[in-house]
Amino acid sequence: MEWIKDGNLDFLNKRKVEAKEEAQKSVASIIAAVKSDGDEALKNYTKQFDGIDLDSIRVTEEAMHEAASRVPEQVLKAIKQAASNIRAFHEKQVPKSWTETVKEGVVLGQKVTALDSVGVYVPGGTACYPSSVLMGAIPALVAGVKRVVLVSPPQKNGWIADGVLAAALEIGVHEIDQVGGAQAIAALAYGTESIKPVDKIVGPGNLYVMLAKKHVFGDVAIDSLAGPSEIAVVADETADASWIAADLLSQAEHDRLSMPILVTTSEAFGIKVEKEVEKQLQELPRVEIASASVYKQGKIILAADGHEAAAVINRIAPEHLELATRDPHEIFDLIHNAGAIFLGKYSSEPVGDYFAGPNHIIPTNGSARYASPLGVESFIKHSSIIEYSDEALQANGQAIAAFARFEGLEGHARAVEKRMKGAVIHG
Ligand code: HSO
Ligand code: ZN
Repeated sequence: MEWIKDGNLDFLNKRKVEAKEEAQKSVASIIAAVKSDGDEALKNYTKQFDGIDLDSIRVTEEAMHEAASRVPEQVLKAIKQAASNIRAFHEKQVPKSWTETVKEGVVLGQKVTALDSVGVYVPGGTACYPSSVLMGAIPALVAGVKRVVLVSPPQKNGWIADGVLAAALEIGVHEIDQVGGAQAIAALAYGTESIKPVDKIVGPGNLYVMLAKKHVFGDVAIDSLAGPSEIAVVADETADASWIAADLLSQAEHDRLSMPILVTTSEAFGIKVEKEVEKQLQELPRVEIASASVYKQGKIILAADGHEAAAVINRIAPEHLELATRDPHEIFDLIHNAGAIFLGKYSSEPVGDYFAGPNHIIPTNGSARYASPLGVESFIKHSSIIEYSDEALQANGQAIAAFARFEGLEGHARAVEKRMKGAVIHG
């Protein structure tokens, strides 16, 4: 791992992965083809990229039940428990509509409405996670979205992975379509014969999916563009080096570009963690991916004290932050940029990935500076409510008309003045 002892965090400026022009062009042409040829284009691309001849794009209820029956009982139970925790957490996020009489005759408020339809993208291949089905779809269902569509590419055997279908069945996703990549994003954005368009598309995906989401943004809403996973751990010598190493590796195994970072006030502790990481790495089945992440992206950053450690974290704005120090709450109070914060030595990051309840689709790449994890808010919108009485309009009409005229908008001024008694200047 790379040691940083001088506080130089220049590596943060190099985090962005730049997309090649070629990839952008190919995404644009896939989107154009889906727009013009609909299902036929989806089938052609699925043949070309996934090697599968699709009979039907929609997954049937029956196929979902069959898939779930192949998932081990213990895993089904874990999915159920996790779903219940995630639902309970997100139910706390549901915002309420409100109206208030702010002055005599003036009622203002906000009406909360769920989006009509959303698409949740679930990657295929090695990143095909049932947990991401729960994290993407449950907040939408809790928000009250009427049509939650899950899209995912078929695996080599011709089906979406059993666990993904089992998770979708457990939580009552309304529609599942087996199509992935940029073509799935295009279908969700513009619609085909079998997939009606949605209002918002969420969920992580590979480079092509990300580029496609960017491309369709504006015609449809998207969530943030998730990059490779990151974990930053602030730990001192009161922590167990082997536990911390295991936590760093838990995110390193996601992707060659995942970034595991240790921030510590103790050089001796840093050395211990580094040794542990190297040892445990060799015993991981995904050693190849995790090694690339640890050796190319991994960092150990020395900080003078807790305040400096917190300042480093606020600069990084990590997706996941673990605080494993003598008094984690002391540093917690100083943190203002982090997607998810895990406090104390038993709150290992995977507790949040699978089970605790908060979402695991979290801003990466420093975007925790301004963004939040996926949640119910991601699937609702607010309409403003304005209700003026006769008296309220009489009392304020002149001010409004004056403001409108100052902007050169006579029509606005007249609309208000029409309603004003005794002050009608223009016919
Ligand atoms: N840590 C990942 C989510 C995940 N982990 C899925 C396991 N499965 C993204 O933050
Ligand atoms: Zn994870």
